[in-house]
Amino acid sequence: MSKALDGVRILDFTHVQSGPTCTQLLAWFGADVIKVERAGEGDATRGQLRDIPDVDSLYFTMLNHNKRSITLDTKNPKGKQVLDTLIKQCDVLVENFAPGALDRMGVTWEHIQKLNPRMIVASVKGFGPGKYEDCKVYENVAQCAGGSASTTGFDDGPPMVTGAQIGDSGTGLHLALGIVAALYQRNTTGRGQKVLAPMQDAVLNLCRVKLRDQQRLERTGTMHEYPQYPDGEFGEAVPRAGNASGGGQPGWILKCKGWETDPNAYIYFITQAAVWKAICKVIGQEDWITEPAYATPQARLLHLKPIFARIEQWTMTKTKFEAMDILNEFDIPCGPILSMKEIAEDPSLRETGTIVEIDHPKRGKYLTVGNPIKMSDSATDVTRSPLLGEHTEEVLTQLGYSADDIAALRSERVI
Ligand code: CAO
Repeated sequence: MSKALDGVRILDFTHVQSGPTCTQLLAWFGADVIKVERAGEGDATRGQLRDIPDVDSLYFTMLNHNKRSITLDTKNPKGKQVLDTLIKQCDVLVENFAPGALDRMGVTWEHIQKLNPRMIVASVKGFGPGKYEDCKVYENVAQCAGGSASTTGFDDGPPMVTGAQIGDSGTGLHLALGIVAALYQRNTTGRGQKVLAPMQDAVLNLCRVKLRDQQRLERTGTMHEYPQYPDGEFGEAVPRAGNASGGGQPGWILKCKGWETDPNAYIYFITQAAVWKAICKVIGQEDWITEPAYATPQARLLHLKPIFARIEQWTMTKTKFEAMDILNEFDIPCGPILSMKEIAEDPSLRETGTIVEIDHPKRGKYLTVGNPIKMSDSATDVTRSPLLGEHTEEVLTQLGYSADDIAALRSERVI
């Protein structure tokens, strides 16, 4: 089967998480991704959070599948020449260096344009133009600056970061979309272009509903689906909403049987208006179907805390999976709080290729998250991440370097 991005060649100058997420996706769609790393060291994540001594970490392997790795000292003039050759022969350069690093290497937009006007140059940076544009940024900085931390957590606690890597992987996803759009536009213009995905902007895009709420709050002074309503107070800015649903259908996380010992014995329960009658029947509170204080969605907003407390009395008599089975029979929207252990063992996720077992020559078997985007005409086969410099000779040969050239570059420590 052919792949969506067959024939697209990516010069992958990314490291850590945000950029590698992007190029891994492009590789899964069929692009030839050539990861350029520093000889001897490589991407810093190869050595970070290691669980096996001297073996590429899971941090690295899980972000760099389906790529080829070459080592190259791009600050050496001969290494720079090799880089120029790559620029001439690739379609896209993807990078997430600190601001200015590419320019300091001599790889300016103008330089790239001269060598290959069709090249798309795609960058992740922490911030877009403005007062923080020169800052180095990691995941949680972006979560804080993009509005996620101030709106996550409970009202009586500090701002909180989330485990979902919306700053890194979230931005990588945004960048991948920008690259594919730029490749599409190049079909008609014949030109490359710069694509920038700042991490702050990507996080804010994912926090769009909170900017919605900021404006609702400014206009009305209150938001009825927030736990601050009706007894608490609202300030000037969108408050932390705990586990409130954030949409028009109130929801909360409720304890299930075993919660005293199992930190994940919980269920997310949504009191969708369409199934209110069914909810009342399931929990044995049928009088709430007609009682004016509970009968309408508007009336219920005044009583969400006692409503969820009553539903929790019922969920605590069931395991989260028993509760799921019963609630699903009545189309009541709910979701189990799944631990990573439970997800890793989930047969459906394995069947769809979202959880994949990979064999690595040095670490043996490990689990990874495969391509979450499923295409009917471009299947994803996840292959292991490359060892450092595993493909240096293969790629240089394809670029037209002879065995003698390659030996010379190696002896001069350029590769
Ligand atoms: N050969 C020679 N030099 C190389 C090279 C190669 N193959 N690859 C990289 N380098 C050099 C760069 O040119 C740069 O040198 P200068 O500082 O002298 O210009 C240097 O390596 C380090 O690059 P860096 O500043 O990007 O790396 P860092 O570890 O100091 O910072 C990070 C890491 C992530 C904070 C920074 O890259 C950054 O802010 N990136 C943008 C935002 C981003 O993507 N953050 C998410 C990271 S994932 O959590």
